[in-house]
Amino acid sequence: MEKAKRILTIQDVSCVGQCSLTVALPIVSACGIETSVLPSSVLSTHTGGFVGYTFRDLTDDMPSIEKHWISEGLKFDAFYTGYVSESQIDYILSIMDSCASDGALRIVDPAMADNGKLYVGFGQDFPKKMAKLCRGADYILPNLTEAALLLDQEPVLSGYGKEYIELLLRQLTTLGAKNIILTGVSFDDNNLGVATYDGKEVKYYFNAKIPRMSHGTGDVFASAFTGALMRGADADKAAAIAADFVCESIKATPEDHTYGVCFERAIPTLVDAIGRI
Ligand code: PXL
Repeated sequence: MEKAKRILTIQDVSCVGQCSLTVALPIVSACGIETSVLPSSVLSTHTGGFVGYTFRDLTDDMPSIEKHWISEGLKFDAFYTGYVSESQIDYILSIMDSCASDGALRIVDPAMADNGKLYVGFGQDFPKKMAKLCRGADYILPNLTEAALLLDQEPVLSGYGKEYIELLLRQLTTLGAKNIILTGVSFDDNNLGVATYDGKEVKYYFNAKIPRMSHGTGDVFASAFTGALMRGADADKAAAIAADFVCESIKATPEDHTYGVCFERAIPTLVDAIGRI
């Protein structure tokens, strides 16, 4: 039997809100991959639209968790990081070194901003720290806002063409990441998609745009991308599977459900796509 793969995902627990670990754990698991977790913080809800949420940072637990994993000889076949605090970047880099199986992949979703703005709670210099985590990554998965902020540029969200996107992709590789998976790309009113760049060729994958704001879709995308990649899809195929799954998740979400998307209802479509890799 094929050796079972194990990934470690590092991001927050938003107790309610369909984002980060409550999305990554079910989605990567549904792809057939064991999903270990390192919670970066615990919040009562995510920070987008809720008021008065609690926030407990778990940075102090990281060194002792790493020490225990080293003593147990625990290794991971991939690391997938999301929403983390500035103080955690060096610990995460250390865990990625000390607990890596041979050839372990580093997948970094620089979850910190959307729609032109940093998420509440991140200081203006946070993108610089996140750029450090992107440096040794095999894959980074920024949206358009995160891509610009990583490069210390003003986000451009509309009115751009292929030239802008392809310049952004080339500039992002100078951060030191091998492959860029850029989400939220749109050249017209009807299509929304992903641009991928492996340092040689830019490829695009589009779906029909669904005209509504949806929270947590970046996490749904990154989780499905990670699961598909670990099941043997190449990066372009994994990006297409993940983009399709985001669309199915949005379509499965009632209009009055606003804090996240009902990805749970779309999981059968993802499992189906994984079975066809
Ligand atoms: O979906 C990204 C995300 C993750 N974690 C927390 C967030 C957000 C986006 O707002 O607030 C806590």
